Amino acid sequence: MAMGMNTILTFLDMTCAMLNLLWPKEFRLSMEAATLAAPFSSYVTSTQNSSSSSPCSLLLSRKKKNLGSVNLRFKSRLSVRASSSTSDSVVTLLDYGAGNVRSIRNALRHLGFSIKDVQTPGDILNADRLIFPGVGAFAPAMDVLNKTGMGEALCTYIENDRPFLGICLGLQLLFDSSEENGPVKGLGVIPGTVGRFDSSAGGIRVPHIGWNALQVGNASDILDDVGNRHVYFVHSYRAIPSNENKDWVSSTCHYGESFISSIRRGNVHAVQFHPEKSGEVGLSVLRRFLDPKSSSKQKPEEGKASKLAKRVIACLDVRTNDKGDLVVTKGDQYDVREQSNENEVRNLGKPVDLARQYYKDGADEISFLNITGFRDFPLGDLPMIQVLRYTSENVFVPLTVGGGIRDFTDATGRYYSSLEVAAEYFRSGADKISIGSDAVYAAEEFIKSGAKTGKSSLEQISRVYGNQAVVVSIDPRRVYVNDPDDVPYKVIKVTNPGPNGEEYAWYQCTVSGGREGRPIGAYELAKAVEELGAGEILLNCIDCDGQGKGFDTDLVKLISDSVGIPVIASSGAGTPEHFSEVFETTNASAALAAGIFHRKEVPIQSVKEHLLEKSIEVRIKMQPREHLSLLHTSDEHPSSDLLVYKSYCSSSQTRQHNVARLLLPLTVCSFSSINMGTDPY
Ligand code: 1PR
Repeated sequence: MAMGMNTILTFLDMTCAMLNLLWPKEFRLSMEAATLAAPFSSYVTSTQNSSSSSPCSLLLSRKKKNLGSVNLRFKSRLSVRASSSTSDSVVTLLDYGAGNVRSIRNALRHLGFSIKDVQTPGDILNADRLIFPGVGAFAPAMDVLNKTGMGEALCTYIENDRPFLGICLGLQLLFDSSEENGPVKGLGVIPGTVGRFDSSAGGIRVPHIGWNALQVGNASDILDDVGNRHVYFVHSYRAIPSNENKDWVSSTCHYGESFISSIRRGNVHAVQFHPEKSGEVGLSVLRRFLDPKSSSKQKPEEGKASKLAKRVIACLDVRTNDKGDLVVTKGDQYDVREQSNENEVRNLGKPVDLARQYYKDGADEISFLNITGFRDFPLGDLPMIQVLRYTSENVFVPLTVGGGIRDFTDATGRYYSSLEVAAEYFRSGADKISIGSDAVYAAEEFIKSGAKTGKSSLEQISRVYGNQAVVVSIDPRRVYVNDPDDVPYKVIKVTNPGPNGEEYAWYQCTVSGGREGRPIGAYELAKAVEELGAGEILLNCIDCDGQGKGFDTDLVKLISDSVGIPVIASSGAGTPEHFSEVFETTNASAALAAGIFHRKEVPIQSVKEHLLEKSIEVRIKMQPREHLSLLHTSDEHPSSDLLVYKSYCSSSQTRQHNVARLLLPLTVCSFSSINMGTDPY
């Protein structure tokens, strides 16, 4: 029997070498790696014939059978690691090209690590520390892992207790299976099935998007700084804690139900949230994984996080001005030109500079809207791509980009699909893309025909990248009517009657930056785009834009009560009270503002302080590590910064607000030395 198995293995080694030659170049094994990878050559062969077993279950079943010399050979081969030429500052990254991993790359570089990309399964086996930032959908990811032999290499690596960090889908793939477009077999490392959030449970919105709190259970050093702070999630599927997997679970999170937010066993970690998008808290998670020795023993005091926070989003409307410079502008009811003789495009700053500042000020998310994208071709608009690249280098909260996402044929006759446009945005650092005009046309078509074509940009992008990656931006204008039956659209009774005393209104959608009204209402559009695959709605209001008189709560209530996906209220914020008003009177998940932040009339921190005073949960920013270590070293002779920081962390909520007021200028001062203005963006 042992002879027989050895013969089979020799044959499989040869098969592996032959397959190697046939594989695409990027997945071809070096001879050294091919030898190291020989144990999973059997897997490559077997998965080509059968998809019924997960890589790890194959591995485990072979181990369970205790196949004498086979097992020995198996073990000795797998325990061999190439002489490590890597240093303490190298991290191996498994990127199978399915979405935005630029953010994790940037976070790793920001922490002083260089990155070695996995090219072959052997690279996984040889890694000193491996990060697997799973992006995209479960089935295609497993397909790649299966076809390349990476799956079994991952299982082997994990079973040997090598340092591993899976992120988001990188956590889900460790489970037995997923219901996402399935059932689909997973790697089978952790018992359990990944399923979709049940939106009927507690009326939650799916996807789960935003900053939520963890209940940290079994000790997991990498979560030491998380405590009761918020971290950023964006997903529709989750794994549930059970008796079978309880030894793995290191934290849970509540969203309608309790789901697994992180696992840990030995050196193997995985998190459902995105540390690379969770600001300083997330960077600390990465830092503690990459360099456990550096972890300070002193844990920062706990925050107050207990549930999904309401998000405060800074929006940057971007376009080229008449001189050809890319600028952040801001309109009054979408008119972005100065009312002077020159009639110039209003210039409120450089996009990258402002985005960095808002990150430091505590924005939970940043949106870039390429407001002339409807008439320009975004891939020809390379500055916008550059803006994303530069911003994502050191802004570690989610970035959304919109404008011009549609199919396009350029002057040379070359056709670009909206998927290509979106892919370029994702590659450049966007976490979500936002579709405006094209979603209106798709919704009109859908309502007219009653059938989905699957061909609209909205449908295609959400199918490939998941609906959590697709926002639909709605630009409606209020149209007053005397009677609800006057129009074939959803009409509401408005709080403030129209100029002629009209008590009713409908909200007409527009395209091309508000220039053209369309025969569809905001209510009809919102319902249709949810059906077509939108994961979130950015709800502007042309009447309120730039007016500073508050959000149109009638509109926000109408839409947020009608759909099951998160709604971002936008347009009209003038004071912190406008934010509490929209959260108290509607089901908005987030509120976005532009003008008041650009003109420095209301700092983001003041908005958050006010929301806290109103008992509305928001994320409180953790101070940067550099700042903290500085403070820790001065423990013996506490500086005023330290006293402020300590009391900020440990005080009651009311006291926090007062101290936060003190902290704000200090934080701003501490950043003033950072070079922020050397590039043209
Ligand atoms: O149609 O897919 O090319 O997308 C174009 C995108 O550009 C859409 O998201 C559309 O909302 C946006 N857009 C087009 N023209 C303008 C404009 O202002 N002339 N900006 C524009 C929309 C609205 C908000 C603004 C809030 C908050 N801007 O983004 O930031 O109203 O402002 P406030 O707090 O100052 O009131 P496509």
